[in-house]
Amino acid sequence: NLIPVRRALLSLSDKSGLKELCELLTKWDCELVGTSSTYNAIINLGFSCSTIDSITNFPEILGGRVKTLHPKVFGGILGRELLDSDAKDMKDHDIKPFDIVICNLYPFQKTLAKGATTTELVENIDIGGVSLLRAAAKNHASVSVLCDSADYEYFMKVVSENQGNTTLSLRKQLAVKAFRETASYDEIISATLENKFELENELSSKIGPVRTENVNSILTLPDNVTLSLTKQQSLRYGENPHQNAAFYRISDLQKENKVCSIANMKCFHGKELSYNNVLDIEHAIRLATEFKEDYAAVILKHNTPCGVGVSKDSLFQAYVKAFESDPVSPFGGIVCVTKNVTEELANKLSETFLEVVIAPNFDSKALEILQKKKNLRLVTFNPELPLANKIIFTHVQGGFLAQSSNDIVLDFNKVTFPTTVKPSPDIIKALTLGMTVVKHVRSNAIVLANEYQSLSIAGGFTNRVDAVEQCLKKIRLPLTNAILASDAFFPFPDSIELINQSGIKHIVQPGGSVQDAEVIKACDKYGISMMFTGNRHFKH
Ligand code: 93A
Repeated sequence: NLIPVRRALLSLSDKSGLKELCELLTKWDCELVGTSSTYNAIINLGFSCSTIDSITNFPEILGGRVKTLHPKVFGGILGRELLDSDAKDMKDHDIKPFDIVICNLYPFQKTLAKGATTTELVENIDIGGVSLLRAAAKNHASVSVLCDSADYEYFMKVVSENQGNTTLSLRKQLAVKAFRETASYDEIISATLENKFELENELSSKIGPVRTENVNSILTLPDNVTLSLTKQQSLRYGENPHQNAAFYRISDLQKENKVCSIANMKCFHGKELSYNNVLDIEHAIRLATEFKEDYAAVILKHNTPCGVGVSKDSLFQAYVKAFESDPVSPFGGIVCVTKNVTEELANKLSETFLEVVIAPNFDSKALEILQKKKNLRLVTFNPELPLANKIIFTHVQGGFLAQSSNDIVLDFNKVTFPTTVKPSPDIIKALTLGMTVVKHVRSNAIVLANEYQSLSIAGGFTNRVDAVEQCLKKIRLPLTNAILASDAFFPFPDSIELINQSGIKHIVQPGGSVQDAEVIKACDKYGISMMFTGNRHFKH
């Protein structure tokens, strides 16, 4: 299983980490062989190194298009020393084995991001490097392959722990990574060229579709956004038990770890996350992360908020506020909070049957309390990170729709106050909270709120006046300083009549209806203040 590091082939476009790697390799008397600029870099760092030409007795030709494509190189990587016939071939042709291939590919994606021409892109399609990686990965029984400087440290650690040897387990891990690397490299190239050549129709009609046994693929979207798609895990079942489901990670290749993503979240206690749990978590984090400064708690059921609370003082208070407006719906729901769960909050949470609690972290006492519930899923997430998806997909028959994410609640530069009565600063806080919540409720949506909490939430209605009526019917708390938020404009003044009867004196809505003047007139008649935001928040 242990293979000593005797001879390494280095061919690197990205030379980061090279010094440390050479230090380690030469410490174990490993001979270094490099392609042209890699050779120069190694010599400049003060290590000895042979050129690839001295192995092949052949110069690099065609401006570097043929550097390593030679039997003396590939024979040295692919030869199985333990197989007599291979050993004979190697002896007959004077081929020395390589134990390590260290290679990273021509930067096709970076060149693409720079907006390069097709000619420049084509020149950045690596051929020899991909072959080096594949050859070394194929022969992982004896050869190690490093395709990413991020893995050097781990490689060096294992080699040091094994007195200058690589282990079979290390070589297997590196081989899998190398195959992933070449697969995604080729995906980017094919997707980019497909785009460039505008061949979509001809490709599908004349050449036939690519077989899609490999789930990993790359999506190149408008604005040159490149996303990779990887199957992360199968889920027990889909929305209902007779449906199959899995989670696919869509990642922007550059910034996977610096974003708030379902893929980065840990469910460390309770049953495995289900399809519906993931959907609820998705909607919960979208809503909870809107509240940047305060302690915030949101409770959701079936992707719909049923209580939202914020507090300047404590998370416990925020949760109580979220819960008290509707203590019935949270049964079987999900709670998401923006600060660590305390003992006090854990006690309160455990009074209700919940499916999931999601928080940045849990105090140790809180954990003791919540972990008593065997099935309750506990999940951590980082609300400080920006949400991963800048583009939101909706599946339709035969394809999907893509749109940029809805990142605005309201923009005070666009806000106007068209009624005679104007809201006070405290009321504006309530209007903002109401608009934040209503943005996350299925249209047509109406939310009643005060400065600290939602008071009633109604969504999924096909006309606005029904939404208002239902929202007013569901009130359980007094309506002191209550406001009403609407996700889109009021098409008629009829809703204002209902709102007036309830005693609510403040409204926030986008405005923009042909009937705005009538709606304003109705508000003025009842002494109601109204804020226009100019931003509609339909959610389908
Ligand atoms: O044009 S290539 O596909 N032809 C080759 O034979 C070849 N072998 C290695 N490019 C080739 N490489 C690539 O050259 C490596 O993948 C690496 O990215 C780069 C390193 O070359 P140098 O050391 O000359 O900068």
